[in-house]
Amino acid sequence: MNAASPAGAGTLDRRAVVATLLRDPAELLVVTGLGSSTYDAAAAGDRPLNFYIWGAMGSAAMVGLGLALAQPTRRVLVITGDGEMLMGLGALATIAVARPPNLAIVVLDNASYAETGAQATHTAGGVDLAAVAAACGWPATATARTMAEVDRLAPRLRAEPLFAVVKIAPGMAPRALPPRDGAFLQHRFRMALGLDPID
Ligand SMILES: Cc1ncc(C[n+]2csc(CCOP(=O)(O)OP(=O)(O)O)c2C)c(N)n1
Ligand SMILES: [Mg+2]
Repeated sequence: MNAASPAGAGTLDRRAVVATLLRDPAELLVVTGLGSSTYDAAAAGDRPLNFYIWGAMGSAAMVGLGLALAQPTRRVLVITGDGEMLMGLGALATIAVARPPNLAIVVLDNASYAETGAQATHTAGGVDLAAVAAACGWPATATARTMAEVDRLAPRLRAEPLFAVVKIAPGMAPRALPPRDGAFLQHRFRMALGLDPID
């Protein structure tokens, strides 16, 4: 960690982390939080089964829960930021109680709101999101600080109801913008699921 890095951040390259997590995604349903995690998923390869949440900060985990309950035979992976997760912290309790076996969440924790100018989040102040999830009753939690640990997390995130924090470096990666039209994204996603796009 260099002198400018907030406490609670890490050193991993967010693009390398997400590229690893989304390698050969097959039928994985991917929900991303607003801003940087959406760009990361787009940089790894835009696909119809990615559902980007361009706004609605704090809702990524609950969108993931809804999908996991509605599509119990499919795997759902939520990829979001620490600021976004902190805004919807109650979701960790709701998901732990609902116990969907097919939902995993990974938080890219840079201890800051990178997208809006790197203001410190509460993970910089000592909040441990994996410990919060464990206290809520999530069956498995993990924190990764090295790419070797990310490599080990990747298959688990597609097989277990796992809540994982990955400590990434602060700072922005170059923007990689997927489609932004919400109606288009929703229709594309539903069609990829084999559903009527507008039901
Ligand atoms: C309700 C609401 N508040 C604030 C914002 C502004 N905003 C957009 S992205 C973002 C930061 C997100 O931080 P984090 O989830 O940690 O992602 P990072 O960019 O650090 O990866 C903020 C504050 C917003 N879009 N909506
Ligand atoms: Mg952040």
